[in-house]
Amino acid sequence: MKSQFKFFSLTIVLFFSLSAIAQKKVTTDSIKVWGNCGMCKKTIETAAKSAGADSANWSTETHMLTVSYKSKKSKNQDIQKAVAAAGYDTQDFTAPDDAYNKLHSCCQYDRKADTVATDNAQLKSATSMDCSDCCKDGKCTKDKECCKDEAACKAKGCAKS
Ligand SMILES: [Cu+2]
Repeated sequence: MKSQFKFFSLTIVLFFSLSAIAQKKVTTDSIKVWGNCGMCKKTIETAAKSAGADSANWSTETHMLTVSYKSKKSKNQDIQKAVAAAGYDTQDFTAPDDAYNKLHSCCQYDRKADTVATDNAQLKSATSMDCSDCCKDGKCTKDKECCKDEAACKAKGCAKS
């Protein structure tokens, strides 16, 4: 009976020391998550924790979600999927529209696709902003968006190309 008890307690000690070792393997990641306010913060962090993050902290200023998790228990992608399912675009996943539409109106942030499109549009307009030379050699150039207005081009004394 005594040796049985010894074996039993030894097993318990072994179990706890093993799980303590396992718990030391913690990974910390920073993930970009689109969002607005403190309410978003709560939803994002709750979603991350539901996917197995031990700690989750989203910044309303930098829009970065810092998560730590035991590498065995959860993965970066699982956390991102859960956050996207809650309605928030992440760097690798896009939230379903219906999840986004369910968010409180103050939480309906500018979607990832929109902000990327806006960035691209701004870049495009910045590079083709100079439309002073739509008229070349008496002909209208149409390689620029702002040169496609035929009336404006003719007003410059250009023949229709
Ligand atoms: Cu919000």
